Amino acid sequence: MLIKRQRYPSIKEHQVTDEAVYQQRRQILKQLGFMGAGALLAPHQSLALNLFGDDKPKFKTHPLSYSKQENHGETLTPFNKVSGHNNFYEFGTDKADPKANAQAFDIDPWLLRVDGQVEKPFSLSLEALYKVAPLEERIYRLRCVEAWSMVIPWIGFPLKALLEKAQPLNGAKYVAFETLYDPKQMPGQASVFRGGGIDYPYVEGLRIDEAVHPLTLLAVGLYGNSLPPQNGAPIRLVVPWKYGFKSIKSIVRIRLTDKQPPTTWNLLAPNEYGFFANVNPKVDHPRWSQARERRITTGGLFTNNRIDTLPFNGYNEVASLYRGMDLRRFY
Ligand SMILES: Nc1nc2c(c(=O)[nH]1)N[C@H]1C(S)=C(S)[C@@H](COP(=O)(O)O)O[C@H]1N2
Ligand SMILES: [Mo]
Repeated sequence: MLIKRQRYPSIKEHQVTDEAVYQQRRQILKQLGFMGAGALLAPHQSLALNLFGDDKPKFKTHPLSYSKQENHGETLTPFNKVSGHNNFYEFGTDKADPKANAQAFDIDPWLLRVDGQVEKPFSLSLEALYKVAPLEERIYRLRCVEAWSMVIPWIGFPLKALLEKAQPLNGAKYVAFETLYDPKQMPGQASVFRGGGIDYPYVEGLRIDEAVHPLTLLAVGLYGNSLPPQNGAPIRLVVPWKYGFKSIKSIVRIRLTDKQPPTTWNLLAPNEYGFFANVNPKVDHPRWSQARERRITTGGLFTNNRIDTLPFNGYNEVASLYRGMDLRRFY
């Protein structure tokens, strides 16, 4: 039997060491002449170049109309970091891979299916995704389980608005989400090694009360425009009080169900990633502490912006969802 976690360590050491240290190492190698121009490219950039040559298609985003949110003193992570430092293993496991490999991602036509235990199942076309409900800006902190975080101005609508259209039945206790499966477009799905050992499609889930919480967002854009492919175009989930891996990208199916659905990182390493995955500074990852995080802001080479991690990522209004639950056991 393939023990994926051991053969393909899913989170690499450099992802939990300081990015500055990692970048400095590369800088030193470059100065010593060990890295040519090619070595400075992300590993899979060359693949994209081979496939598309100079005619490589360019993904186009478009401006959205939305109501702006007042920013109460959060320093936003700049657009180039939000769209250049990503986890999207379908396009490769390094932080620069998704941007390098996803620019030819074809999202038209797209179909998002909403079904399962509902009165009225339906599907939405690409155009319809932007019209489910009035679009609103939501400035949210995103805390990755790897102990880095960003502040991102998303644009989207509450997941609740979409679920209501389907009229969930009484038996619907959970919501299951699924990312597109298309190995022709996603090099990580075409190779176990490139895809970090994940059994695709990437799947995620929420309890129904979490899903209909007003903070739970379906995002179709960020920084004023529709989503770049590396951030999960055309539609992705954002659950700001949970570790980033819950915020599944490029969703094609949302299914209401009576049973807790399987989730990708829990399948891969159940002792490291639970179903709930609420941000919790008191529950360490088995391989590192979750007490603090590196906030990615303007991010020069020598920034080392470490801050305390807050329970529920600072979104205390969700605490009542978990009253009476042992959050160490249900991590
Ligand atoms: N389909 C899919 N969704 C995904 C991932 C992924 O690899 N595949 N990575 C997750 C992780 S670990 C994080 S931290 C966030 C990162 O979102 P961002 O790149 O937009 O910041 O996406 C999440 N959603
Ligand atoms: Mo993450």
